[in-house]
Amino acid sequence: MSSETTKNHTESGALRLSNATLDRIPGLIRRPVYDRSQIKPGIVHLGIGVFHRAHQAVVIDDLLASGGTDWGIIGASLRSPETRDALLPQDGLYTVAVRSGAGTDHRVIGSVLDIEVGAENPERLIARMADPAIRIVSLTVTEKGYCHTPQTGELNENHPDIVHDLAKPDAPRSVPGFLVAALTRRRNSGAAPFTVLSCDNLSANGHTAGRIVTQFAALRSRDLAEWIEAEVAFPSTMVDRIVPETTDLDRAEVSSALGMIDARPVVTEPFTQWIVEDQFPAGRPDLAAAGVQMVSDVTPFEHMKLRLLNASHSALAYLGYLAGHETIAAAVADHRFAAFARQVMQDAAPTLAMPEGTDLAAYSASLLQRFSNVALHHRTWQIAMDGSQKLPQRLLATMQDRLRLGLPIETHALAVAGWMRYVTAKDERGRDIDVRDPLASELADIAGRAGPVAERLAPALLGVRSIFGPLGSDPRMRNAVTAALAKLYALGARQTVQTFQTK
Ligand code: CS2
Repeated sequence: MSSETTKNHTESGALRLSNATLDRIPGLIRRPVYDRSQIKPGIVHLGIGVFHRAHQAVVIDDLLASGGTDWGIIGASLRSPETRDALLPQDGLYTVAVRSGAGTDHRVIGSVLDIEVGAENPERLIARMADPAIRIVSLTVTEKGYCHTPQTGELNENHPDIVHDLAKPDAPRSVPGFLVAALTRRRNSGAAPFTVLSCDNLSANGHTAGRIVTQFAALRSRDLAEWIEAEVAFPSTMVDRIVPETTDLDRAEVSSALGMIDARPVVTEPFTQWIVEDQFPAGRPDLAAAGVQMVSDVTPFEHMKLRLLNASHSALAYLGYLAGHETIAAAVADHRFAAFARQVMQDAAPTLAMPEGTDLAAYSASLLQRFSNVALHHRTWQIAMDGSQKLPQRLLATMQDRLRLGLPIETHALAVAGWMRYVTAKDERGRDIDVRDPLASELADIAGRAGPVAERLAPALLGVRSIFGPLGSDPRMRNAVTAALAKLYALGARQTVQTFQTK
C-alpha cells in the first residue's frame, strides 16, 4: 500500500483505521493518548499472533501512556506475512475487543510500531534484534516453535529447521536460529545482549528457552554457548488470557463499532494475568506499574495455570469435540463436561506446591466461570491443535506426580484417551477430523496400523517417546489409558464422561 488513498481506505473505498483516521473513531473508544511518533522501539516480539496483541502489547500500551517512551514493540512473524500486510496499512494500530456477558469494550492499541517477516527477510529481523536499543526479545511462538522434544525439553537436533539453521546461520528459520544469530551479532559488536522473555505455555518457559538457545549455540561454537550461558537472562513467565482466533464476524463487528475497517482486530475476555521473574540485566519497563506481578520464582504459578487451566482446556477440547461441542462454552454448558473439568483441576491440586494463601478452589471456580463466557467463540478444535506438544506439561506431569504420590490417574487417563481417539482423525460418527499437529502423520500411521481397538491403539500411542517418555511404558499408565479408551469406543465421549462421575 503506497498511496495515501489506499492507506486510509480499503480497496472498496471504505475508511480504514490508521494514525490519520484515528480521531474519527467514536469518542467513547479508548485509543493511544501518547504521541506515537515519539515512541522508540525497546522490544522485539517474535510471534505477533492474537495472543501477544491481546496481552503483552496491551500492557505496553498502558506503559507508553504513562510515559515509558522507550518500550515500543517491533513485532515479527517468522513465517506468514498476513499480520504485517494487514497492520502496516494501519500504522500498526488494531482494536482489542473485550467480550463478556456485559457486552463488548473496544480499545485501539498503539504499542506495535512495525512488523518484520522472518521468512521474507531474515537479515532485517536479525538486524532489528541486534540493535542495542532493543533490550528485550519476547516470544509467543507456541510450544512447537521451541523445536524441542516436548517430553524432555531438550533441543531436537534433527528438527528440519534446526538442521537448516546450522547450515545457514545468517538466514535462519527457527526461533533458536534467530535468537542465536542476533546474540552473536551483539557479542561481536560489543553490545550487551537482550533479555529473552518467553511467554509461551511451557513449564519453566524461560529455562526451556535458555536451554534450546544454548544447545543450538553449542552446535555452532562452544565459546558462543558459554557466553550466552553467562550473559543472557531468560526469565520465566506465566501468561494468561483467553484469546480465540479472530473470525470474519469479529472483524465485521469491530469495524462496525469503529465506523471504519480494522482488518486485524483481536477478541478476548476481561481477565488478564502476567507473572514475570524479575531478571532483566539489560533493563525493563516498569511492568509492575501496569499490573504485572514481578516474582523471584514463577514455577508454582506456571504449574498451577498449566495443570488447572490448560489441562482442563485440553480435556474439554478432545472430549468435547468428540461429543460434538464446537466451543468451550458449549462444552461446559453441559454439566457432565463441567463436572469433568472440575475433576481434572481437583486431581491436579495435590501435585502443586503453592505459596501460602493461594486458594486453588477459588481459582478453579473462576476458571469455569471464564470458560462459560458465551461471548467468546473459543473452538474446541483450536485448543485441540498440537496436542503432542501440549500433553506433557498439561496432563502427563500431573499423572506422573500422582503416581508418585500413590494416587489414581483415571481422570487424566480419560483426557489422554480423548486425545488418542481425536488423533485417529475420525470422529464418533466416522467423519474426518482435521488434526493439526507436527506429529499428525506419524500419529495417523500408528492409529492406522493399530485400528480402532483400545487394547492395541493405547499402547501403540503410549510408545511415542517424544510425548510420553518412560511414563508410556508404566503398566499403571497403560492400564488406565487403555480402560478409558475402551470405554470411549464403547460408549462415546458424552456417556463416558457421565459414567466417570457416577462411578
Ligand atoms: C489454550 C490456551 O489453545 C490452547 O491450548 O489452552 O491458548 C489458553 O487459552 C491460554 O493459555 C489461556 O491463557
